[in-house]
Amino acid sequence: ERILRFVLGDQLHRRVSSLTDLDPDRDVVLLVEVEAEATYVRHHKQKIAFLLSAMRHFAAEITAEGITVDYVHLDEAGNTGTFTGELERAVARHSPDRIVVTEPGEWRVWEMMLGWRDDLPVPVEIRGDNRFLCPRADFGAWAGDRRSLRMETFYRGMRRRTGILMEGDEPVGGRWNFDTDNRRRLPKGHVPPRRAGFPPDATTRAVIELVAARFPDHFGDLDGFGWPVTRADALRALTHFVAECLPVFGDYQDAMQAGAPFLYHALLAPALNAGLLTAEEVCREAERAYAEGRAPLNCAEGFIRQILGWREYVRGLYWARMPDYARTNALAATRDLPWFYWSGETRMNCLAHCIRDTQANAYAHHIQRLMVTGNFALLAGIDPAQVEEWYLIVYADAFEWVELPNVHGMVLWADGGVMGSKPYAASGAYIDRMSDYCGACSFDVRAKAGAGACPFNYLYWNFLIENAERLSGNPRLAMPYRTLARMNARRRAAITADAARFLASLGDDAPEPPQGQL
Ligand code: FAD
Ligand code: DLZ
Ligand code: SF4
Repeated sequence: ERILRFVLGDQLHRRVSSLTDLDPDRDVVLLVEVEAEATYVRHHKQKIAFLLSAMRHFAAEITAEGITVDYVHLDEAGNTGTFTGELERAVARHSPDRIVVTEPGEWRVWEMMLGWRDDLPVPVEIRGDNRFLCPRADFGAWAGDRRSLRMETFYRGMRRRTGILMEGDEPVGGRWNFDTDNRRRLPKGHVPPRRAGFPPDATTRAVIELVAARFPDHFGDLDGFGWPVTRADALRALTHFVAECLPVFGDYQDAMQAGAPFLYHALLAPALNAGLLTAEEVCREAERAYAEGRAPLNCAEGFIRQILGWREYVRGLYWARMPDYARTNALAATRDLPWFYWSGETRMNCLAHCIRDTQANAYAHHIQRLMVTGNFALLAGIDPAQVEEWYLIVYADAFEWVELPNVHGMVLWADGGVMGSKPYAASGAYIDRMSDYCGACSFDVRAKAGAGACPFNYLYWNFLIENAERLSGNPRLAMPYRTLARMNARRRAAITADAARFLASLGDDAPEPPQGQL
C-alpha cells in the first residue's frame, strides 16, 4: 500500500502523527508552498519567511534520511496556490492508495480536510495531533457544555496527567502556582541577556528574497530575521533560554522596557507552533533545570504553566467551542482598528514601542500584547474581528488556535467570560508600573483629564461607564465600580468628553486605501 502523507507547514516534526508509521520504501511525503496560506490574511513578511524556510529545511532533513519527499515550491510553474489544488495534483502524480494527514491548527483548514474526505478519489485519514499533551476529545470531555472554563483547574489536571512538577499526587513545593513571587519591575538600566540569534543561512536568505519580491506590501521588516528554522537550532534556542533566562523568567515576566523587546522570554513559540519542538520536551527541560538546581521553582513553574497550562488550554478551548466562539461580541465593540496599528505612528509611547517591536521582529512579548496593544483595543472598543486579524497577521507564532482565544477571550472579553472572569482593563498606572515607557511619552500618565492626560486613564473609566450594564454586576469589578459611583457628575462628564474627543480623532491618520486587508 502506497500512502501519500501530507504535512502542513506548522507540522514539521519527524514524529508527527501523519509520519509515525511511514514506510520509506513506498510512501511519499508531500509539502506544499501555496499562495493562499500566505494571503488568507496578509501575514507579516518574517512569519512567511520563517515558515517557508522551516519547511524547506525539514524537507531536506527527511530527504537525507532516505524518505521520498514531493516538495512544491511557491514559484513553481503550475502551482495552483491552494492546499486542495496541490493535494489534487499530488494525487494525480502519485496515485496513492490513501492519504494520511494530521489535523490542522485552524478551523478553516479543518473544513478543507473534511472536504477532501468527501471529494478526493482516495480515502483520507485525519489523525489527532500528537504534539499536544491534551487530545481534543479529552478537553471536550472536560469542558462539556459548561459556560466558563478556567485555566487553573485544567492546569492542575494536566500536572497530574503528565506528572510534571509532581511528587506523587502533590505539586512540588506544596503549591500549584507561584505567581505571587513573580511580576517584578526591571531595575533602572538593567541589561537583559542577548537573544540567541540565528542569522539566516542560504536557504533562509533565498526565502527572504522570495518573500520580499512576492509580498512587498505585507506588514513588517525582514532585516532582523533571527528565528531558528531547524530542529537543531530550536533545541539550541531552548538550551540558551534555560541557561540564560529561565532562572529569572518569573521575576520579570510582566516587565516591559523600551528598546528591549525580548527580555527574559523564551522566543520559542514560533518553533513550538511550527513543530520544531514539542511542548512536552520543553516542559521537561524546565523541570530538569529546577530538579538540578539551575532554576528556582517560581520560574520553572511559571514557565511550565504557560505551556502545559495556557497553551494546551487555549488549544482545547478553541476546538471545543469553534466555530461559534469567533462570532460572539459580548461588549458590542464596533470601532475600526486605528491605522497606527500598522504604522506605529502614535504619540502614545507605549503603543509606538510595542507596534514597532512587532514590525521589526514579528514578535512582542505577552504583556505588550495583553496590556498595551490589547488593552488599548479593549478600552477603545475596537471590533473583535479586526483586532483578531491584526494579531493573526503580525506575530510569527500566530495560528488561529492560539491567537483567537487569547485575543477574543483573554484580551477583548468578546466571549462574555468563557475564558476570563473579568476583562483585563487597566489605566496608564499599570503600564507605568511595569515599564519605562511613560517617562518619554508626550502624555502625562499622572494626569487624569484634559488633552495632555494619558489616554489610557480616561479611556479606562469611559470603558467602565459605557459597559456598566454588562459589567457592573461582576463581583471582580466591584471595587472600580464603587470608585466610579463616588465620582461627581462633573468628573464623569469630563471623562466622557475626553474619551469622545480622543476616540473621534482615531481615524484621522488613515491613508487611503488602508494597508490592512479589512
Ligand atoms: P514566553 O513568554 O517565554 O512563554 C513561554 C511559552 O509559553 C510560549 O512560547 C508559548 O508557547 C506559551 N504561552 C505563554 N502564554 C501563552 C498563552 N497565553 N497562550 C498560549 N501559549 C502561551 N501565543 C502564540 O503562540 N501565538 C499567538 O498567536 C498568540 N497570540 C497572543 C495574542 C494575545 C493578545 C496575547 C495576550 C497572547 C498571545 N499569545 C500567543 C501568547 C503569548 O503572548 C505568546 O505565546 C508569547 O508571547 C510567545 O513568546 P515566547 O515564546 O517568548 O513566550
Ligand atoms: C502560515 C503558512 C504559510 C505562510 N505558508 C504555508 C505554506 O506555504 N504551506 C503550508 O503548508 N503551510 C503554510 N502556512 C501554515 C498554514 O497556514 C497552517 O498549516 C494552517 O493555518 C493550519 O494551522
Ligand atoms: Fe502609554 Fe499613557 Fe504611559 Fe504614554 S503615558 S506611555 S500613553 S501609558
